[in-house]
Amino acid sequence: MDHAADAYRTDLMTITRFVLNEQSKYPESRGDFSILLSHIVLGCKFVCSAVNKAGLAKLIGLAGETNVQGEEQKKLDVLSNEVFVKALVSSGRTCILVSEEDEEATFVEHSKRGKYCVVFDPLDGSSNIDCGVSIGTIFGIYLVKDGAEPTVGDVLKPGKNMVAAGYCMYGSSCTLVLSSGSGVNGFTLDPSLGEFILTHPDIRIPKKGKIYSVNEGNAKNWDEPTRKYVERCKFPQDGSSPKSLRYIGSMVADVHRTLLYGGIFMYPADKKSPNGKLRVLYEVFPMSFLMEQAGGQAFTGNIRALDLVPTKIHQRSPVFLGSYDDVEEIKALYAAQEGKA
Ligand code: AHM
Ligand code: MG
Repeated sequence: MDHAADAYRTDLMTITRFVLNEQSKYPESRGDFSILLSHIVLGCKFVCSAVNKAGLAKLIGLAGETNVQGEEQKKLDVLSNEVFVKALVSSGRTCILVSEEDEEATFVEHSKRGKYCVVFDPLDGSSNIDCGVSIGTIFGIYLVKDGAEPTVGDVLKPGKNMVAAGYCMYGSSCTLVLSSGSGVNGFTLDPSLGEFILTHPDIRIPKKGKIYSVNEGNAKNWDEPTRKYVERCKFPQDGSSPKSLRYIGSMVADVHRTLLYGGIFMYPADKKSPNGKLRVLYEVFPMSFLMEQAGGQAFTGNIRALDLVPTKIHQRSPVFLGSYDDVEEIKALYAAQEGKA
């Protein structure tokens, strides 16, 4: 092995190379998607750098505004939203943006318009900012009908219509996980190069996992299938070992672990929040898209999550996602309840 040459790993698969390789499989492609993605990647690098400096730069703290869900906005949320809106508009490839932080959808001005709609949560898990726990950006991409004037209806489409989805996790490393509909790939930011390197090619979620992930503090308000499912995680009926509980409270981090180690992540409906907490367009759909692409499943408690047709841009839905067999179990419990009803 040539150790001197080893230090210069210019043969690594960077995200730019990866996306260009994918693009070259479609000779008719004009590269619009690759350009859009390069702008999203730049946005992620910006936010990553801001998150890393947050404690130092005294960026942490309230910005004195509340977002559409009535929650307090942290400075980093505001900043991340601005970073992504700017990055997406300047790509010249978007026409509608839906952000968790903005009440209304943004229609990109004519001169900068392209054919993609991007739905995103610029900085998810913001309650974790102050204590340095992993947070992330989540995004999903739709394509509008050619030539048509874009309307909000273009994003009120089921998740299965998305052409791509992904997240970037700002954790002990900065990891970008992406799917454009043919599998899931993970890239880790090499801070010395400022490049995302392919570190997790073709991620496949284990068929069954040993971890369940849920906010158990809500247990008193759960419905029967959720209660029964969690009971079975702790006291399996088939003689297998109980599952471990892991809950970070940051969807990107909880889903990332679920994708790599297997198991189930859930944010169910409960008596207080009959639609759960997580937002359909920019939380439930992108994560469900990734799960299915990795061989797992995502379920709302009623239907396949990606079949849901949203009627409002900030709509919420319960979600159960993860390993195929684990989601199968909760589906069976809901089906049994329906059978009784
Ligand atoms: P946010 O978009 O306001 O950050 O809320 C979303 C987060 C998810 O990251 C996480 O899965 C969930 O809220 C945690 O909620 P809870 O604290 O109710 O368990
Ligand atoms: Mg969020």
